[in-house]
Amino acid sequence: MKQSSMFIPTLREVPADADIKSHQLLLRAGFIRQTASGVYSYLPLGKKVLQKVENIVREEMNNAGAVELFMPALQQSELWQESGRWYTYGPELMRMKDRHDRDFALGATHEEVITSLVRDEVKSYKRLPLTLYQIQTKFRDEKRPRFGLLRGREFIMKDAYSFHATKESLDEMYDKLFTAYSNVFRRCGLNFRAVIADSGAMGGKDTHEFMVLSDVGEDTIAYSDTSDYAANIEMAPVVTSYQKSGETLAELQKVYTENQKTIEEVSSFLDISAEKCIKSLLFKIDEKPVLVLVRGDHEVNDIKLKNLFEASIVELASAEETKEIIGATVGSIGPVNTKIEIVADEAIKAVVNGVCGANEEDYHFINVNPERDFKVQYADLRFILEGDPSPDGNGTITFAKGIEVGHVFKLGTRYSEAMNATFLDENGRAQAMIMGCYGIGVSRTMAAIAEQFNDEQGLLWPKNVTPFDVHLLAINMKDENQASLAEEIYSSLKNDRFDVLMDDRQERPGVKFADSELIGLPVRITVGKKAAEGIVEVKIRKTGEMQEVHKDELAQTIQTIIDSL
Ligand code: 9G3
Repeated sequence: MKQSSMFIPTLREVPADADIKSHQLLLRAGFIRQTASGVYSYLPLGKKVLQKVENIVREEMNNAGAVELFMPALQQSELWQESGRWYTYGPELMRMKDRHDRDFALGATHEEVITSLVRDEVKSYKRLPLTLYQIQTKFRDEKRPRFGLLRGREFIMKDAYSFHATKESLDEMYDKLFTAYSNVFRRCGLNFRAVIADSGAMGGKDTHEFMVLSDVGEDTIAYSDTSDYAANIEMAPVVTSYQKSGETLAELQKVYTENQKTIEEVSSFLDISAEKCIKSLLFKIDEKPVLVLVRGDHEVNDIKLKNLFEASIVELASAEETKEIIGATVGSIGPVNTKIEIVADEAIKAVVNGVCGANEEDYHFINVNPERDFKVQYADLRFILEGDPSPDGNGTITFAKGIEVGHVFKLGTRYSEAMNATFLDENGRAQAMIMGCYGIGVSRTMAAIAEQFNDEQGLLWPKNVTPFDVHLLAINMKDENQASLAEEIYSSLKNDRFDVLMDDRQERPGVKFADSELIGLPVRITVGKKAAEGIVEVKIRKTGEMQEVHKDELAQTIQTIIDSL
């Protein structure tokens, strides 16, 4: 491809509203352009990378036995009413009306569409298992789109759905696709971990997220320092065992604690450690008020709370609601003499002579003892912390940030029951199909690659996803020797099936070199002063290594370099 006919609008300066490397570089190197907040165009170089990632995904999905189809983005609301999600999803689900005033959703995901499609066509267990996938634009009206392609409102996803007659069959396909996902991210050159994830609203049981380790990742991974255990912090179970101190139970006492509200204030005012303070937070769990207790040095994990109550909506009560329901403000509430339901994290069980709010403005109780002073049900409700024992019993937990690029779920019959997608089993009985669903953020994967592979000069594409293999620079196209040698090399390398981007523009050498560093193709050939002798300069982008090569050895040299990357 000749750059004089390409469209690669590079930028010298760093765009103001791009605050992470991948976003800055994809803009500066002319791979993407934003049209609206969270909405992007993929320019020719960006489109080529996208294509390469998609093809790696396709190869691995097909290899695992999945079959590609393509579904509509326009989804009639009736489908989402059948699954119930028309009512449970809020502003994130983009909705529109057609000219006949009928309601539609712009596809955020396709469980409803695929389940209705399969339900109408598959009736017998003989037709199962069936795994279908597509690569398609998704729409989710994120409240705060940011980080370029990492969190957009319109993005490209490969979404797959599998249908099974038995749980064993689902487990088999889940494992195959788990392997396929590992292959995809490894072939993209990414440093990733498969982490145990929370099934969240998907209602499935087993679910794993594929996380690319990165400081700009929005997810926190809890992983063991001595085993391969890794889990999304949202669901990482706490297995700490708490020892009750041997001190004797003292008499419950109400003390005046004027204006002492936070754990820090109360523990220093009463000179009692945070571990002996009972932090009480009022939550609304599907609108029901529940008092949640965690130790003063811990935080409530709202995902665990949601899963404990199998709730749809879990939110912290506001200060006014707390005052109204409990009769005291946040910071003065506690479990003693409380009318409403109370749940406590396991750590509370080991509190002896602790402190909690007295449900009276500016008063706290000291010498509070669970079981004696209040009854409560215990559960694992806190976020795991660095240094906690790893849930698999090996080593202790450390945190890392991750970018979620893939997510696989065992859905069970959540959608097939809601939408009556049944099959006749070998005994002729109608059974709900057992489903799995599997997503890869394709555009997000491209951004994650850009985030992981770059240096001060620009992008640094891994060979499997690079937009072109070779950047061929003719320094001075007006020089007959250089122009003819460049053209000769261009056509001979293309004959050898290298994908070549030739910079034939009438630009100063400095501009060509700077753009080449920015775009980040793996190998650069410079046709310059020694063109008359048939000698060119070859540079490896990753290492900066340079060598002079005669044109007759060029193809072999390029192939050796690329094989070594
Ligand atoms: C929505 C909106 C946002 C959503 C969803 C639905 C996330 C939604 C979960 C999934 C699960 C899997 C198939 C591919 C793999 C992931 N955000 N999820 O269902 F309406 Cl607005 O998408 N779907």
